Amino acid sequence: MRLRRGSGDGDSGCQSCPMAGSAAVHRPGLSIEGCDYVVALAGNPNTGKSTVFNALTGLRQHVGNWPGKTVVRAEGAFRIDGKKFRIVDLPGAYSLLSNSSDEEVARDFILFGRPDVTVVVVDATTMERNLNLALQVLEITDRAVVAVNLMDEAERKGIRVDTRALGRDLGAPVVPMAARSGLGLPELRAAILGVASGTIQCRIHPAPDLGAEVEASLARLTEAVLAEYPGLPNARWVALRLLEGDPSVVREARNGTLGDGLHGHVVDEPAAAPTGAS
Ligand SMILES: Nc1nc2c(ncn2[C@@H]2O[C@H](COP(=O)(O)OP(=O)(O)OP(=O)(O)O)[C@@H](O)[C@H]2O)c(=O)[nH]1
Ligand SMILES: [Mg+2]
Repeated sequence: MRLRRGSGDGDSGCQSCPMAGSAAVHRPGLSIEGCDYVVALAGNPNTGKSTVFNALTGLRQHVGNWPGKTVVRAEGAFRIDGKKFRIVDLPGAYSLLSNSSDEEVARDFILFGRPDVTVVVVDATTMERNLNLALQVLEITDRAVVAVNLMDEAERKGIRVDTRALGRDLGAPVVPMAARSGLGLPELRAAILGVASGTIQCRIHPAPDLGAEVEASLARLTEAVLAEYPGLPNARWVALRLLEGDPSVVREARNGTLGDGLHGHVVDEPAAAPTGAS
């Protein structure tokens, strides 16, 4: 499949800056106020999420050469067809069953941040490991896009990814990309707009049927979770983790801090819009 080059900067030029990643750095860009939609940018560590973020927003969120670089979430905004999108660049996460505080930040936003679209950036060279998170996301939402990044690396290594077949199997838009050079960016923007506006809907991959007895317990527990956290999205997912004894969810539910990763942790909010942007 031929990839088209987008207009984003796709630049990694700030790597040597001593202020890179600092919460004190404010950068120009489209204001994140008054957006029509919210996009979550999720994926395993080092798959190019921040590179995609930069390409979409024209911002310079720090891009690193090692895993675990983005440890807090960064926000920016961009427009597609007159619609304004706020995008949240999340720390890398292998799974929604988180093992670290970075992963909790990502998990909390995906589950409880009510994103209109979740873009899962996967590494074309390590699809088996990366698709785990994509499938977990597709269990909880029908509003996702899978961006298969690093297609240039895959090609260099002789790995062929059939993104069309993957799209059919997943029942979700799958976009091949090489974000560093802006390739696939127009297709990603189209997919984001399609999912946000509802013209594209993913097939939900429901968790397996657990049988009547477990389902009844799960329903009771889900109600209890909702009584404690009224309006919490994905309460059933939380109840499932409580039944499993997921340590981080049990701890947060017990402390009353479930979803607290949603608050704070934000850096790189643009301070002002440049001329011509709003
Ligand atoms: N060859 C190639 N390299 C890329 C591409 N996209 C990103 N990279 C490189 O991959 C590395 C990681 O990119 P990041 O954007 O920081 O990845 P990330 O997913 O935000 O990383 P974490 O925040 O640490 O999880 C950087 O060296 C990028 O320049 C691509 O399409 N092709
Ligand atoms: Mg990053």
